[in-house]
Amino acid sequence: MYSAAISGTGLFTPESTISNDELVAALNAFVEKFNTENAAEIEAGTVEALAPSSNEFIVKASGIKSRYVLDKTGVLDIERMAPSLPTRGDDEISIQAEMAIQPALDAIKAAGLDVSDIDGVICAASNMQRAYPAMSIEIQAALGLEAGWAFDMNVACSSATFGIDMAAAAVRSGQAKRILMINPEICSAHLNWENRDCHFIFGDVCTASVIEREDLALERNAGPVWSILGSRLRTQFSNNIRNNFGFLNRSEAEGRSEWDLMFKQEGRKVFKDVVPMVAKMIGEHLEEYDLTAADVRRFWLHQANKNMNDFIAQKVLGRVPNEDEAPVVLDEFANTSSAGCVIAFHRHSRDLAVGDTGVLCSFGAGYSAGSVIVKRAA
Ligand code: CO8
Repeated sequence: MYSAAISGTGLFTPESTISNDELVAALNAFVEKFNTENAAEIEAGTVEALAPSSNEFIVKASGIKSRYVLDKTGVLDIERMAPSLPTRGDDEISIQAEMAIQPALDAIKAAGLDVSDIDGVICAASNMQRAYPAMSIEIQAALGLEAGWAFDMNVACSSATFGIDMAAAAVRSGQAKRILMINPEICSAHLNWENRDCHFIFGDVCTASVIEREDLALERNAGPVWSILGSRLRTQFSNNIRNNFGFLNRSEAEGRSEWDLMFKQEGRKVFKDVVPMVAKMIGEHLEEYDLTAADVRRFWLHQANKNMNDFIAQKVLGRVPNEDEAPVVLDEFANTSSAGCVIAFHRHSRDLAVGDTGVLCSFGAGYSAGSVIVKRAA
């Protein structure tokens, strides 16, 4: 058995951002139009009036202030309320593959490697833009990787931690020397921008990580090497976060409303269920390695909700962590599903010292949760 390590990461952010104020202005204009157009039905009680959103609520309930999106105009256009993305032909690179290239190359470069050193590609995300061929195989081809294998996996917000675990398993067993694990999250395309309960939650981004045999990474001495001590994965079925979009939709006898084919959740229930589940998972995982929360220099937590992270850390640490202990990126990025904890790690790990221990942690739909304990080895 070999030891596996994270030897490089990369991050792609779209050029466009939407501030809470811009988002709220669009939703409130949509709400006003809807309520005016449906005034008679609302008056008669057959249609429910929509309520406006507010920046104050969003910041207080989530900590989110802004988000990156692939297309801003479509989202803010109250006649559309969805990103406007180009339809690409089968002979053109697909959008998720395209957004994967830059962070993939950056991660490979950060590790001091060449593309040809990679043995396999895992594309792990909440949504793939098509069923097949696999996005990962298209990414493999777009990178010019002739050898090796690639596959897609989806564990919603925990796709990246589960992906790190799958990559580490391949490396530990000797099946591969280096795996590229990529998370192209286009959350804007499956978010209901007309619904004030969730219109503020998500953003688009792509992260990439190189998971490599630790001895090879240390030999090369190219940059920080994070030994993966181990990971713990947990799933528990819940309908509280759900998206019914799928290949059976066109065959379903009853048909579904457009709203049923997008992200929906019972946010309060998620909050209540997931906080104890994740706190317990992290605690037990640390115990397995004879570690306590006090031994952890930094938590790179899933970036869904600032209050949720504070509650989880409070249960694990016994107090609310400061920004140095649990960095927050969701104010800038919003929830980017599986990519959130990888962004936090990418942005906030270089300052740690050799010997420092950290935990990457994700949680989300499924429910699914993953915790990866890493230790800086170089
Ligand atoms: N503006 C003003 N008021 C609002 C707004 C708004 N935008 N939205 C809701 N309100 C109102 C509500 O109507 C409610 O009013 P009342 O008290 O009169 O009923 C009040 O504010 C409080 O509403 P909530 O109880 O819903 O507010 P919370 O404090 O619970 O905050 C959150 C809502 C932020 C959604 C919070 O519950 C939360 O973050 N929960 C956890 C969610 C979470 O982590 N989910 C994980 C989802 S991510 C995932 O799994 C990946 C899925 C795949 C990606 C999908 C991409 C699209």
